[in-house]
Amino acid sequence: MRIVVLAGGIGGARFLRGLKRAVPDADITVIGNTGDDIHLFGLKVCPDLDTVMYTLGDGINEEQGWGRADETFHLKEELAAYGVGPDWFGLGDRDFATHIVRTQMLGAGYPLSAVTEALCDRWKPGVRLIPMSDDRVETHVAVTLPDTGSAGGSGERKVIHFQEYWVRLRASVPAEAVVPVGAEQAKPAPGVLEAIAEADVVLFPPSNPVVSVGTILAVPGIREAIADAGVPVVGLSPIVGDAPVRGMADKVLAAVGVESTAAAVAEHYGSGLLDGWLVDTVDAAVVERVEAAGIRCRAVPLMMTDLEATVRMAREALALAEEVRAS
Ligand code: FO1
Repeated sequence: MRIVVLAGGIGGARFLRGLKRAVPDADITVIGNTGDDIHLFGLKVCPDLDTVMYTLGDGINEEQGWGRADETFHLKEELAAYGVGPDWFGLGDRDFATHIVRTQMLGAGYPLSAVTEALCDRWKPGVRLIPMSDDRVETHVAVTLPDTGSAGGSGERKVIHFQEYWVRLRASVPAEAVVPVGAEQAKPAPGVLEAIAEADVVLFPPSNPVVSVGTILAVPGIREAIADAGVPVVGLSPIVGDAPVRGMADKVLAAVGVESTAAAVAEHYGSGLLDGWLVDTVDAAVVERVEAAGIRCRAVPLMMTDLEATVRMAREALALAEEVRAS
């Protein structure tokens, strides 16, 4: 079975771990979000690609869900001693090596897709990991910073990098707009459209529908390829009981005018794209509303508390895909 998964960071990576275990023989292609990418200290950092690569390659810091296990921060401390920032983004020594190799290869002319493949040669994630695009796309967030306070703002409307919004400000101010800068001009990376065309099923893991899956879908051609592939497209709600399972998805959903409920996220994707949607059992009451929107819906446990629970979620998603196919 050929499965294509559109993945953000932690939620996508953990779901993939369950999916791999659920269907060990499947051929899984992961289209990774690169809108979270940021240039720091002259280096290209790709948080979502790395989170997938480290998680599936057993190198992730399990507690955090991002960054390397057994990490140290000497380099960051040395940079801080020179007064060189930013100090709000935690890059560890082991992680720095990945960014150095990536930046060196990009500088030598390799596209990000080839660099990612080279990095995966070491980590052996057991999936084919492709960035959504080789072109630069950067998610920016429009905010109004308060006059005083921890955000250190001036009362002005500003557009800041997604990581500054997420990590430095911890989404403490409303996101007024979310813009995937460069997405309109970006082309899908080599292999992306081919993998979608050859897929038996496309899955949206419980990743952020705006800044993760939404950014991937914003690359011209990807949404259309999925809608036209003629195979079941099944998603898992990242919202359980009207709140994000992890992260601050509600803040960016508000920016695009979508309420933070499992049903609203399904409607946001829409029946033109999505055939099936899994909601958590606590949201069983919305099944009817989602089905009325033309999307087949089931309520099952959606908390990735451990690998077994995640494996069950992956199986439910594939079972729903089969139901869609048979209908
Ligand atoms: N998330 C944080 O909350 N704080 C950090 O300092 C941080 C550093 C970081 C470094 C490398 C990396 O690959 C990811 C990192 N993340 C950090 C996670 C990341 O900012 C976001 O969770 C994702 O971009 C959202 O998918």
